[in-house]
Amino acid sequence: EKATPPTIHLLGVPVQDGTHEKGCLMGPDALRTAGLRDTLEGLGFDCVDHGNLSPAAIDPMPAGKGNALQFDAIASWTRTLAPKAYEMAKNGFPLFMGGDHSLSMGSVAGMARHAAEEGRELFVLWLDAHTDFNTPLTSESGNMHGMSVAAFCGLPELSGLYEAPLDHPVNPAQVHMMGIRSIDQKERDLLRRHHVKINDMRVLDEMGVIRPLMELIDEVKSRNAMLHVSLDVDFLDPEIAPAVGTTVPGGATLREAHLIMELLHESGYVSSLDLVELNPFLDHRGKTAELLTDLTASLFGRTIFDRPTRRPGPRHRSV
Ligand code: B3U
Ligand code: MN
Ligand code: MN
Repeated sequence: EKATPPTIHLLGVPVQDGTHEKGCLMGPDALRTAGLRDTLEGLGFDCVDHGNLSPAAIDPMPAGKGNALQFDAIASWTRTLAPKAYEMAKNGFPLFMGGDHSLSMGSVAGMARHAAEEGRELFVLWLDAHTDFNTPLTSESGNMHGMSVAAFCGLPELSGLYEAPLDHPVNPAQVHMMGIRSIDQKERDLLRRHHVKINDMRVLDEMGVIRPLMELIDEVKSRNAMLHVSLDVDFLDPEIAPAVGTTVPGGATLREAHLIMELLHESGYVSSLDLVELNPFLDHRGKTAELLTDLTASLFGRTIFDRPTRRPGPRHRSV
């Protein structure tokens, strides 16, 4: 019996208040220009483009704490996106086109609520040069795109971003990070205290991507959980992906990134995807937008040549 592929729901989230570098608001349109939708339809998926989200005003505005910049703007985005993500997840596979990484405060919170309602846990694969686990009390920059994971894991300093404290915070031990090569000093202590699973660049250098990734996939499978993938452009090496405000040398290669996406596809457990931090203002002839499109194609089953068919996972059954 052939499993029906899920409908892919594209949503633009042109948030850039989480970073000091302007330009991420053009990210969704650059991905559209690169042909993301046609590419996915070419792989046999039905796609719906929901256009771009606009943040609803909130009243009263939550008071920011500590060092956070634009706390109320990010709260507006997050409170608009989280329920939208939750609704989209009921009807297929949500694909969030950013926008800076503060987007994930809403997308992941919405997916966690969806997963809980299905009686399942949510794991997160965080592909990034940075761990984004700051709070307004630890951040040196004040930029909220460096606080996303702390927010959806329910750290109290960020609970004001949500309408109410999260009923379904993600368990930090179920957040697996890969590509990490930049962590702030106080952030380090927080990551340890909360047992976030960090595969830094040294891990990838020593054993490649397969072992750490299969560890995550095996755990997700054994718990019949859902897996949200959050891809920050700066996970990739700046030589191949220049269109990002915060480049960090020594990033993932093209083939490492594709292999991750191919293995994720074969797992059948990926429920949702963020493509974030794309700043088209900094791109060279659209190459980063095109690379993100190609990586997404690999996540949805594009292969270089025929592969043996894999057993479809619960993603195909439940949505
Ligand atoms: N950890 C630093 C740097 C940073 C985090 N995310 C990005 N940059 N893109 C901070 O600002 O919190
Ligand atoms: Mn990030
Ligand atoms: Mn980053």
